[in-house]
Amino acid sequence: MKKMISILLMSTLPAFVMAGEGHAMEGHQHGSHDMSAMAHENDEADVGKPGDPKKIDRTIHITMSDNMRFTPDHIKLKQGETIRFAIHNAGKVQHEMVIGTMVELKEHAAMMRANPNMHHVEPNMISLAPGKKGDIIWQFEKQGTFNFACLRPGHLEAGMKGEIVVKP
Ligand SMILES: [Cu+2]
Repeated sequence: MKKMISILLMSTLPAFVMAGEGHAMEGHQHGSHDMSAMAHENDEADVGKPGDPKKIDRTIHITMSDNMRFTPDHIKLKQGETIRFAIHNAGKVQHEMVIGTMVELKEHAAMMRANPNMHHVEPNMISLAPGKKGDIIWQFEKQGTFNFACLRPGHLEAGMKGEIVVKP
């Protein structure tokens, strides 16, 4: 009987190790910035660009939760608007918000799965520890439908995503 318990414990161990690493990486975000910049040369231009903090048109509050949802998850904007997304991680695990096209976000999520230790910081994203708050300031230059998602392993797949519709 004792043997069986220790085998069970062994099999759950990798999950704990991975969860621990996620938190440990937090302090090293800047170190891997250069690497991620190289990996992102696709059409992010359509989504927009980092906004000027002095020219914010409005603030939109977004809450992230452990039921793998953003609230709100549908946002309507006017072309050209600079938005301050004031984001709050109300959960008990790390969450991210990354703005992009759905194609881009899915590629990015696959990359995160392949390199679980990779961590990066870019203006179109934020990674927040449980209970933390932070901002993304972004200007939407083109009309269209864009997305945001949490790229922590498994979160996008569990439905942690949202839609941004930009109209003229
Ligand atoms: Cu998440």
